[in-house]
Amino acid sequence: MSETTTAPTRHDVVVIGAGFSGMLLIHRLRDGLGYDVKAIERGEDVGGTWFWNRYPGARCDFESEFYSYSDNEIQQEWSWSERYAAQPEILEYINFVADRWDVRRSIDFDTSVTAATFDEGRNLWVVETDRGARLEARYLIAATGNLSVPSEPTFPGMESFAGPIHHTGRWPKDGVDFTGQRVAVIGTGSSGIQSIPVIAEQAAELTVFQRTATFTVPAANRPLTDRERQVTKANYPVLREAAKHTRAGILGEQPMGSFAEVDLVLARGELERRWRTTGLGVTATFNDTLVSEEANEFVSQFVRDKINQIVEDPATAKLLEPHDYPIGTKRLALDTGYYETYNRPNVRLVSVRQTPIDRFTPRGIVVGDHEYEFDAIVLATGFDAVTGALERIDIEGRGAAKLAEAWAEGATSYLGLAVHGFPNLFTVTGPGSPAILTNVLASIEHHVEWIADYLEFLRREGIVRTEADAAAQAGWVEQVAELAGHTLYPKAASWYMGVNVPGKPRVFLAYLGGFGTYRAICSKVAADGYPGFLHTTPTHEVTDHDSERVTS
Ligand code: N01
Repeated sequence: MSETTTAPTRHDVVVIGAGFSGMLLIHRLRDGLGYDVKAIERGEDVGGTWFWNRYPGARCDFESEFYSYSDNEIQQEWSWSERYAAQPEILEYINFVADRWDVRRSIDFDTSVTAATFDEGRNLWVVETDRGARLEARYLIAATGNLSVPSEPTFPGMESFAGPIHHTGRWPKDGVDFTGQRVAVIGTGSSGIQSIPVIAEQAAELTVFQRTATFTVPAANRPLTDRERQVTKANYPVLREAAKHTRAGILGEQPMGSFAEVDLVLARGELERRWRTTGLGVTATFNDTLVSEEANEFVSQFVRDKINQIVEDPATAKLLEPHDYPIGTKRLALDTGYYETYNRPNVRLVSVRQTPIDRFTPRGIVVGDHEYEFDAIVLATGFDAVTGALERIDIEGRGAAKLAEAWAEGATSYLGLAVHGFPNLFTVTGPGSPAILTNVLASIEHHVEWIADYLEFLRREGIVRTEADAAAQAGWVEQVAELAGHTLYPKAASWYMGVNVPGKPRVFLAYLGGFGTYRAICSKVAADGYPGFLHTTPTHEVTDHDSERVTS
C-alpha cells in the first residue's frame, strides 16, 4: 500500500465499477438492505462496457427484452425498439435506470481503484484510488466486467503512424467520421464483425486484416412490433423465471437431439431455418454440437457453405472460411451483412495468418513486403478478458497474498464468487462462474441476489470475515476444468481460455454445467448455511489450517 495522508471514508461495501453489475449492487444493497455503499467508476458516467464500446455497429447479441434488468416497474415502462438494440439505445436505457434508482450519488466517477488491502486486524478492506482517496469497507465487491480491459497489441512503429488509432473498446465519445478515408481494421472477432459493415459504408476504402477467420451468423435483427412488446410485457414474470432454468439464462431454440439420432436431411433444413431467423440458435441445433466433432463439423460446414454462397470472390470466400477451431468454441458472432460486405468494391481482406503484420509506419501498415497506406486504423483486437481488470489492481489479501500472484497459473475461485486467501471479497460474474456463456444480465442478477442474501446471513450471524475454503475452491476449480475437458472448447485459442493475451495461462474460465444447474448449486450452498466458506466471528480468527471450522 502506498503512503497517503488522506483520512479514509468508511462504508459497508465498496463496489468497483458502475456498469450493469455495479448499478444493481448499489440499488439492491443500498436501497433494498440499507447498506452504506460506495462505487468507484473509471468512466465519467455509468454504463461500463456500453459506455466504452461506442464503435460503429455495436449492439447486443442477446435479445434486448431480456438483455435488461428484470425489475418489473422498469421492464414494464421501458420499450425496446429492436430485437438487438444498438449501443446508443442500451446506454440510454442504462441512464434511464441510473436516474430511476438514483445511483449516481453513490458513485465516484473518473476514478480508478489502484489498490485494495485486507486489514486482518480489523476485518475490512482498505481501498485506494488514483485520486488519492482511501476508503474502508467490510466488503469489497468487484463489478469490473469480463470484457473491460482492451487488449492492444504493440506493433513496432505504432507510435509513428500519422493518423488516429482507435480501439473498439475505447471508442471516442463523439464518434469518428471516416468519410472519404482509407481505413484499416485489425481483428475479426465480434467487435470487428459488427463494425466492419458500418465502416465500409462510410470509408472510401476499408482493408480488413484477419488472423483467424471467425464463425458468424446473421443476427436477423429487426424492429420489434407493438404487439410483440405487449406480449413480452404481459408475460415477463413467467419468461424471466423460465430463463433461470436454462443453460444460457435465456429462452432460445431447443436442440433437435443429438447428432447421431437426428435425421440429417431434417437437420440441414433446420439449420437453414435457424440461419435465417434465430441468430445464436444455429449452434444449438444439436445438443452435442460442442461435444461431438461430427456434430460440430456438420454445423461448421453449413456455415462455410453459406460463406461461399454469399461472397462472390472465391479467393476471399476461402480466406473467410473458418478452419482453425470448432464452431461455438470461440464466441459465435452475430452480424448484420458481414460476409456481404466483402462484395463491396471498396473492401479488401488481407490475411495475416501466415505473414503477420510486420510494423506500422507513418503512412500505414507493412505486411511482408507490402506497405498499405491508411488515414485511420481501428484495433478490434479484443480484451484481457475475465481476470484482466482485477489483476491490474494491487489486491492484497490475507497474509499479504497478491491476487495477481494467486492467479498466475490461472484464475481460481469458489463458485466464481469468492477467492481463497481474499476474505470479504466477492466477484460478480467472476472466473469459474458460467457468466461469459450466458445472457450476462441473468448472471449479474443471480450473483447480486446471491451476494445480497449472503451479506444478510453474515450480518445476522455476527460473522465479520468470510473466506472461500481452500479445499472447496480446489474442488470447484477441478469441476470447472473437468467439464471443459469433456467438450471441444479447449481446442480453440479463445479468450474463454485466456489464449488471446500473450503470457496468460491457458485455463478455461467458465463453468460449463449450465446456468440452471449452477443456480441450483449456489442455492443449495445458501440453504445449507454456506459450506465451503470459512466464517469468523470476533473471537474466532481464521488461519490457513482452518478448513474444518466451516460453519454450516
Ligand atoms: O475480441 P476477440 P472482440 N494481429 O478477442 C485479432 C464480446 N462482444 O472485441 O483470433 C492480428 O473476439 C484476433 O485474432 P485471433 C463477445 O463476447 C460482444 O471482437 O487471436 N490480429 C481476433 O480476430 C466477444 O467474444 C459483442 O487470431 C489480431 C480479434 O483481434 C468479446 O466481446 C460485440 C492481433 C479479437 O477478437 C470479444 O470480442 C463485441 C494481432 N496482433 C464484443 N491481436 C456483442 O455482440 C488480436 N487480433 C454483444
